[in-house]
Amino acid sequence: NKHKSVILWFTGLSGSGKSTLANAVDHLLFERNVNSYVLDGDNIRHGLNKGLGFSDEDRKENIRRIGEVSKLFVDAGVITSTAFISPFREDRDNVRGLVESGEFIEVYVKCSLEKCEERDPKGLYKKARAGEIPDFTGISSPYEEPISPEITIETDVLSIEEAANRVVQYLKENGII
Ligand code: GGZ
Repeated sequence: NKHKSVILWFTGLSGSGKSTLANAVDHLLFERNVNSYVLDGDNIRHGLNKGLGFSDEDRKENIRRIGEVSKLFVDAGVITSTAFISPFREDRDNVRGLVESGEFIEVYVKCSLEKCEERDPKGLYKKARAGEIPDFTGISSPYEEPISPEITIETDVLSIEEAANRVVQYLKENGII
């Protein structure tokens, strides 16, 4: 199937739904016979980036490496979704600069801190509030919202299915798939 290769860069707080959304989009692309792949904590932080923590410096290095790997995947012809908090604007913009214009699609997975904290699927916010996890994004470490993301998805408003369809719609409208 003929398609352009791009990076779908999902960014947002822990618990905002980045991984879930990226995987739902990946599934829809698979059904359309589009070659796609998801990079997330499971396959990156446990492998290539094992050893990196959550200091500002380590997060920067995490995102830099993921950006470089994503560029390689794009070179290989894959629609590449990444699901990392990527809290710093500068780091996201640096990745944007690695690829051709139009090949970096920033998807802001927008969800209030209150809602993310209420979901708290892994109990991490509770631990962070108790002072058991230092440098926790949204609590004791910053999250810099995207200023002009290509796509904003409010996961406390849309269902996962609606959200995934919206991303696929963007890809269609922009002649990517
Ligand atoms: C934020 C943390 C932290 C701290 C562990 N701050 O909800 P999760 O569990 O599955 O997703 C979070 C994930 C964030 O890793 P990223 O690689 O996406 O972060 S970054 O882009 O900033 O490098 C959370 C877990 O790791 N986690 N400690 N202190 N999230």
